[in-house]
Amino acid sequence: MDGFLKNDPISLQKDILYHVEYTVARSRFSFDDFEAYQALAHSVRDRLIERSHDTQLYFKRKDPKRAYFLSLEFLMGRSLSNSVINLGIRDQYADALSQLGFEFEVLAEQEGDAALGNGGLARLSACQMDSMATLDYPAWGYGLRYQYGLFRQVILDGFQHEQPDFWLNFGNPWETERVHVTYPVKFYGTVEEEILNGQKCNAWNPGEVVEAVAYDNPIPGYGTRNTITLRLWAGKPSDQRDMEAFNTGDYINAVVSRQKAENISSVLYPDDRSYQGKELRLKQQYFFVSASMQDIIRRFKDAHSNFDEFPEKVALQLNDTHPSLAIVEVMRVLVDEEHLDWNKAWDIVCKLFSFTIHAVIAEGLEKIPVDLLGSLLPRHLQIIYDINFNFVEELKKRIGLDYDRLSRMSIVEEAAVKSIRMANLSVVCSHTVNGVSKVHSELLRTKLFKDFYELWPEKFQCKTNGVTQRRWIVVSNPSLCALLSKWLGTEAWIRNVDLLTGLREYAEDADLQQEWMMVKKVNKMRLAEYIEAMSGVKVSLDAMFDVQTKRIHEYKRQLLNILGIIHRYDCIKNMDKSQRSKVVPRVCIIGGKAAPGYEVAKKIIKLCNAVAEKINNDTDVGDLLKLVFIPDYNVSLAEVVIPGADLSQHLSTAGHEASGTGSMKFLMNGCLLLATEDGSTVEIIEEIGGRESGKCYLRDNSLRICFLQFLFGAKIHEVPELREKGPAHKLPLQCARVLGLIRDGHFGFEDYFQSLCDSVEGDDFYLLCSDFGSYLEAQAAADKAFADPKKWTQMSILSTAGSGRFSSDRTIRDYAEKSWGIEPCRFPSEFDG
Ligand code: 8GP
Repeated sequence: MDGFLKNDPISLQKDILYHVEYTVARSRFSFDDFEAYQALAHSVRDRLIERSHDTQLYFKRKDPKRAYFLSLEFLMGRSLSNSVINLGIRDQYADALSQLGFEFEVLAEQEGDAALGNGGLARLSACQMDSMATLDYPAWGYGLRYQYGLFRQVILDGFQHEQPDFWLNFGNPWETERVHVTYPVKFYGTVEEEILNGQKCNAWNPGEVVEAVAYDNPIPGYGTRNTITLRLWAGKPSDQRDMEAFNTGDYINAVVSRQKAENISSVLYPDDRSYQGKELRLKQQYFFVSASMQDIIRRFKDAHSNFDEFPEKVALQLNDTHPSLAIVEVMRVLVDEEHLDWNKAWDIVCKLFSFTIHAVIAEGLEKIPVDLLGSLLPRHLQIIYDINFNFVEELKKRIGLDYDRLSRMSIVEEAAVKSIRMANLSVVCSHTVNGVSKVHSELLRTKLFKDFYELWPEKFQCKTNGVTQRRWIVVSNPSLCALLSKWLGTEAWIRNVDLLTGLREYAEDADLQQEWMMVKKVNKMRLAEYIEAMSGVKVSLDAMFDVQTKRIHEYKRQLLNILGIIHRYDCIKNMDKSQRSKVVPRVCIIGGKAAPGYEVAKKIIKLCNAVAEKINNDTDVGDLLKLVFIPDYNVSLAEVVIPGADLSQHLSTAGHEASGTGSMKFLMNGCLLLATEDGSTVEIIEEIGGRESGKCYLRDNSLRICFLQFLFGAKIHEVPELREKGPAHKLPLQCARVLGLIRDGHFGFEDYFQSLCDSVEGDDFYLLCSDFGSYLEAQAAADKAFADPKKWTQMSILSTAGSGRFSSDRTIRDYAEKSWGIEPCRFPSEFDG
């Protein structure tokens, strides 16, 4: 069954003009690009709403088990292109617009990014939503509708400055406010024991009530009519409270309280993992968890009356520990509000949750001070104590009185600041605990959660991350998309990405190689134009475009990259003319945001800009080397940068990156990787170019340069020993020289940069010193390979061909089958033929 709305160009034109006139309220005879974008977006939204209604009604009728994906962060980026592509009507829209005198691409550029997240974890959530919709899973996403997304990064005189991202300034055409879907969320107050029907129970008398209102964002699947929902909550004042204040004549305070309620969802915390102990952050967590659970329970109760069936109908996914209060909230609702016996409630809760952790080190795990939790959520603290008491008693029976182990495993940490360990709570109460790559999952079993793994080995699983090929090839790289469909003879790879392996047989085909190089050139041109417009730096398309874009962090080692660039610069400066003629030209591109309070990361940005200034203005060097820092790296910029890259760098100190998903996007776009063996890189090597596979191109095991990547650096198991040894005796000459240039003021600001140099020459915790030599060797190998365009192109084709395993479709299927126990529920549609 199709919808009311027609998708031929004439109908689309009418709809766009209708929205110009009546939604945007501009004359249909005179409107600009932004107004045209708004009207276009509203016309797409109409179609999304129609499909979303059909999907929800169908789910309601079939009543399948549903998965609920709880995440405090979603980095969605832009919606327009993604939506029309998934709806299968991009070309029709392009036609309709061109007859009106507009270009689809130009209008698409009018859209701002929805940046309701920080980095990897948040973008992963967005990719996974796309896969859930495309694979027809009955799923929902739940999160917070921040008014301020991730800060905008502005570079002034080379320094990062943060500006607020008030992304809702011009409205958000994609969302629908559901004024009737609201729930009260309680905070503070006291807990009193009451007798109800002869039973003792706990009544929570809150000190503050805030209303959560739902904003629905449709997520269309590709090649299906299914369109699922990302429901984001915003705070608004509770009517009840307002009335009381107004009745007592306290008008001003009533208005101020309105604002206070809205504050809860006003701002995304930009820090990676340093919001421990902040009250507003905890409020945000509970606010979104409580509203989501009320919504989920309401939906369940619409069709069921017995909570025994709850785990048969509901799977709850915890995206890291940020939503883990959901565990306690369900317990509270079942015991205090539904009056289930504690043991029965506990039984139900233990069947609901699947937990995925994205952290690598114990210090990264979230802890909530007991005082804070007790004051904000007094009843929840009691419940956590009860859960912990039962758990520890049970544990004593299993492992005896091993107090060290008991205290390590306890949900309550008895330290100077008594705290609740959210990760322990999540592991205890979840039926599955997932790592995000093989290496990471092993780390969880042997280090982070060793004690728990020994107790419950069956809980621990690996769900290697993936990214969506719809966004990262179809939307961002249309030329590559067309070429893939042509050579594979089908567009079916867009839903079944394993088909990309079919390219392998043509990897040496001269025609494909020719077309492949053309596609890369087109994408490099687009990137070069952006770079010139943004920085004034002209770059040569013949140069290797070498990219490192991700959050700035010491463990991600952007500093190693910059030191390598200085070394390259120094070498070129010291060459004669004939030596220079042999240099493989490079355009080095670095981008990413530093958390506002992360001083070292901010220094790294400044160093990058200082070095860029020097190199880019040095006529000796010319096109042989350029360095560009791309400000305000976000999803829509990634869509320009990634397709234009020849080489991408993933330099984390081994053992520090849980997975890494950027590498997968570059890989899909035929980009070669220069990387350490960390996180998901290890699996990428296994999949497309491991030494074991016998497919080595530059077979040199000492350098570990494999077929499709340039690998370097210490391996995970070598890191502790290298740290132990310290850097003093192994500072390579080249590294010492580069640090000397910085210290001596070659790039200015020498006082400011001393501490960066000290960190490398001092304890060198991230092993820049010890990896420097092998890093340069891998770089030299990349240069050598790039000098042979045919071979390079073959490697590039094989990268894309082998990238299928890193699709979020595979990850989501894994979750559905092994963690959530859900099945596809597909609305019968025109796509089924
Ligand atoms: C990231 C990990 O650092 C990265 O390795 C992984 O690929 C990604 O999650 C997806 O699994 N972690 C985060 O982004 C993270 O912990 N963010 C919290 C600050 C919100």
